[in-house]
Amino acid sequence: MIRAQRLRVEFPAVIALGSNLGDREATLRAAVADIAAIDGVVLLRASSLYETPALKPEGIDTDAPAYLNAVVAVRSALDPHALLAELRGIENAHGRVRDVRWGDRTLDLDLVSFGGQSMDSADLTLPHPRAHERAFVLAPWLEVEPAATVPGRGSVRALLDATGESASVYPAESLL
Ligand code: A4P
Ligand code: MG
Repeated sequence: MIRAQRLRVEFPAVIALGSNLGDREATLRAAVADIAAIDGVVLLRASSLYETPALKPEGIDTDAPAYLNAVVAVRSALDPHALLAELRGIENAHGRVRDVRWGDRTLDLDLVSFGGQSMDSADLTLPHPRAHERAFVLAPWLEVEPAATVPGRGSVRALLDATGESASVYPAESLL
């Protein structure tokens, strides 16, 4: 068996979670526990849950089930590709099916940022190419990292202001 590449140092990373099918809150709660249990990952902070209308390629779709979104901040001794592979495994374990683009899903886990790195490989773009324009990522991110910046884009706070959108907090117990 090939062991995942371990870094000698740990890097801060930010992961966005989304769910709009099934028991959304239970799925996000379980996913946060699964992330904390990854060998080489330490969970630092978890945001509140935010309820947001589904964004589809053609725009906001209020007929589609609404999402619950959240963000977690971690430290990772796994390299970004190995971390993404672990996140794919957690999505699959929670019944993620991939059919249409931005289709409804039980669980989506996106690597939003990793150690301030910028990269564009076949299966991983950092920072996440759409995070900077999405209130459903920026609002929970601001909550866990108030001074965060998106490399090449600006501060999370200013980017959230620029969306002109808000994401409503969904009453729930802490994800931690
Ligand atoms: N990929 C490249 N970079 C990354 C990264 N930084 N993190 C690749 C995660 N994945 C990354 O992802 C498609 C491909 O992106 C993968 O092959 C991966 O290697 P996917 O999870 O299979 O499919 P997806 O999530 O449907 O694709 P996409 O285009 O990444 O979707 P988005 O941009 O994540 O949007 N509306 C609300 N309200 N809340 C949401 O959370 N999410 C989406 C998904 C749409 N609408 C939403 C929400
Ligand atoms: Mg995704």
